Amino acid sequence: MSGKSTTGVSNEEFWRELGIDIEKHDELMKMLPVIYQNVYLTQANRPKNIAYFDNFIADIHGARPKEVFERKKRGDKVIGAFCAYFPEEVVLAAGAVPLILCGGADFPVADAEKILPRNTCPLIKSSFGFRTSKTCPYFLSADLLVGETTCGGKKKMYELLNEYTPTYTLHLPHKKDDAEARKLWLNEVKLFKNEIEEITGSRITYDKLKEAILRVNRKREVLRRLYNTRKASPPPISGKDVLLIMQLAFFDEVDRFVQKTEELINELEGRIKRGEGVFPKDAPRILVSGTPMTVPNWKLHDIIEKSGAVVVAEESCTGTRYFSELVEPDSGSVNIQLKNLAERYLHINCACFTPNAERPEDVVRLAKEYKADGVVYYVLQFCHEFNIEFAKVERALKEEGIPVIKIETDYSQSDTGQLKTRLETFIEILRASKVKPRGAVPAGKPLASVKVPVGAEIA
Ligand code: BJ8
Repeated sequence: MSGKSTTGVSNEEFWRELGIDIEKHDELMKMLPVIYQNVYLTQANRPKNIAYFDNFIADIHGARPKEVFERKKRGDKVIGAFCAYFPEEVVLAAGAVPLILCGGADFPVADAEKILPRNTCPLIKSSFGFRTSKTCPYFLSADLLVGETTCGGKKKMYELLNEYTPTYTLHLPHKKDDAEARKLWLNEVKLFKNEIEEITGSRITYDKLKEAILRVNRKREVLRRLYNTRKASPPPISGKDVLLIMQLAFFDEVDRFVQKTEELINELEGRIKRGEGVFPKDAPRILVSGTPMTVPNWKLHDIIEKSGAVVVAEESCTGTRYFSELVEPDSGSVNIQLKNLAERYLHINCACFTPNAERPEDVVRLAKEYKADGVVYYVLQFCHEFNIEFAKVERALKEEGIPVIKIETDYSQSDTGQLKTRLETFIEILRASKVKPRGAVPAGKPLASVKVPVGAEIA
């Protein structure tokens, strides 16, 4: 957000070189510090090692994109993507820079709506708008963008994106249990490797891929460890702070990110030993489940935590779906490594799959594992996949007596008041009942109407 970079050359010079629309970009950069101050810097008792991530955000369009741009100038390729299905290991193995670029800001949506229909998911509009409005240095650094056939909106957006930056779309089949579909996906991963080899001019060998798999495994493992700290009561870190770290995992250099997150975890483990937390021990614990939240989408967590509850985990691609599975690195040949990679990626239980029975099971398991008092099911507007899948997730939670509320929203602030009222009521019910959760609250239904069965077991 500042105009100076850490490497001496002014950020503005670098932005101009990249082709950033400086005037528009200035508008964006004026808004971010205000939002960050209000959402993040007002929190009490934050761990001191969160400072690295605060500084990253403070210079999000400066230091890191400049580092990426300097690599690009030295001949390394930059490969951007939009999905947890992006096999970043392959990109790292070729010596290129992987970045996950999904937009989480409302700012570029108006630009996107000049081309995309208004009734499109905000993540799609924001991602597209960042490219067309020329306000994102990460986007403008990319030599290749990688899409995937997950949802219909993304798939069609990538065709248009290709008119701005070359875009390669991975064909992800939607029936993960089907043998033919698995073969197709494996072949897609192999073709992707060939594409990356061609664009980088670098051959992906067994050793290079092994090293890349190990590095990304370490990133996923450190995130797992970070999430484990949230199982403590009280949790030693806010949900908002963990969400921020998750979001930055897609931008930062892998090894530095691992080191900085480890330093933070060591501090958090000390807090747990001393029984220190950021919320009172009796604050209701919330599992957020649903569509991803990318920088700077902090809206839901902010409302929940300002209402007195604490988010203890996210069943999301900016959460557990990103790190729960690792890849076996040592498998004898590049072909087996690619097979392991393809298999690992098919374990991400995205709502674009049919059937997707594992996802409701995951939500219930995670709610139990993180001792959540309730689940907030988060759907980005016009996302039919996650919206319709709610029916199954709700049923599974209901069977286990875990309360859930569905929140459907976009990136604007226009519905903040209404969301606040609904979430405060939900949290009050969780707090007041002190019973094993049991009802589900569909969107729009007044929470006061939730009936708690007589004779309910006291938690
Ligand atoms: S693997 S969740 S990151 S697709 S919210 S754009 S699905 S309309 S983001 Fe996702 Fe990959 Fe799946 Fe994960 Fe479409 Fe829905 Fe928008 Fe979405």
